[in-house]
Amino acid sequence: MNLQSRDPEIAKIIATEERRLREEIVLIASENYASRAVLEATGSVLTNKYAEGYPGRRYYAGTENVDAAESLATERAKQLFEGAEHVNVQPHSGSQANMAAYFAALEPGDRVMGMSLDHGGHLTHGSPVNFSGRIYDFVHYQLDEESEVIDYDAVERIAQELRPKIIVSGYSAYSRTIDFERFGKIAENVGAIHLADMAHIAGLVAAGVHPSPVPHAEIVTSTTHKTLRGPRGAMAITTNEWSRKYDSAVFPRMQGGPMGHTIAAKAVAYKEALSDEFKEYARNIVGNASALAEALTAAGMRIVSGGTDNHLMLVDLRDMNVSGAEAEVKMRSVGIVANKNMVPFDPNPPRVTSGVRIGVPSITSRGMNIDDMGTIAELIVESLRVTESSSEQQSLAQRVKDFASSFPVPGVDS
Ligand code: DSN
Repeated sequence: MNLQSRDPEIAKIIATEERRLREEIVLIASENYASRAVLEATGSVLTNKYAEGYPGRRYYAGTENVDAAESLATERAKQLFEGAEHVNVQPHSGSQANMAAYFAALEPGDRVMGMSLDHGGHLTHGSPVNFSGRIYDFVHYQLDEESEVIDYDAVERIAQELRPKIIVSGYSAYSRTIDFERFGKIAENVGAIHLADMAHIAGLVAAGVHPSPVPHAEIVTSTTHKTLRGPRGAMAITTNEWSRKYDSAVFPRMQGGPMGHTIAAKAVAYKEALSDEFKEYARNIVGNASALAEALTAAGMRIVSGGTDNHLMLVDLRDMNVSGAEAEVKMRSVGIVANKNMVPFDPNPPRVTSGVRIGVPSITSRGMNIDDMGTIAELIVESLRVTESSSEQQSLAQRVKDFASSFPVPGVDS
């Protein structure tokens, strides 16, 4: 019995979500559209199998097919990220991939250093409301107030002074190229491990349009569903030295059964990411982000650090008399989906914020190109200008819908 017959309510919710994806302009920097092939693997019978352990070393019988899928995923990930000595494709999420890294290398109370959340770090980089900030002694570095980019000399000074056991690089809202090599050297000089969380930029790294952290970090973690465009999940790359500790931190310490269906879908996504087409996609992401940042700047908006080198940008709304939370609502009212975000040295709290984070991986997957970025910028600016519930707002919403609907949604329409 298919889904429509078995559960029409859920079938309707999924169909409505497909329509939303078609009709809205998705600018959430961490989202993307998985391909039909990735969705098919995710929805496969591999979901049924228990396979605690690793290929060839399982605690259940009948695992030869999930073994094959996991081995293929691991091999392809190694091909994709040059220099990867060891890959673990089992972490269910980016947070869990980071948790396993901490479990592998730390005892509770050990000191770790990461970027603070309000400067672009992630919850798992030591936020006091997250397990990381509760279990470990996190110290934070921030962006330089003037340039709004990482001050590597300051990172080094803090590391020398506070001697963390892990230094975390990689961010959720940082629009500039990360000097992973410098982070690796800073960590080495203080006897720390370098943990690079490349979740946001993994697709760009895979395609060679952002420098890779792999040669410069003992542990690299990533989600698989952002710029990498795979299924919702995560992975880690470690040096041979850290492979056993990392694997046992994932299983049996943190997780039970791996998700064979998701691991198979990760393998599909890695295969896709090895293609020339994906490399072109990644180049287009960077081109689109840069064109959009320029168009927004030309329209009078301030982009944090003056622009972007990757897939996202932060718009500082402090001069525009609108908070990040208000901007998010105004944009959504016309079908533009982006999220409120703290800007560096933000005077507003996290639920309000003074900025919005805008990313282009999703619209680039739909085939929008640099010529379309002027239109997107214009629609964003207009969405912030028009009055709530006015006829002007209604006609803008129609314009967004017409524009968005003219581009196919991968996994839905193609
Ligand atoms: N929630 C993700 C993001 O939006 O950046 C990070 O995990």
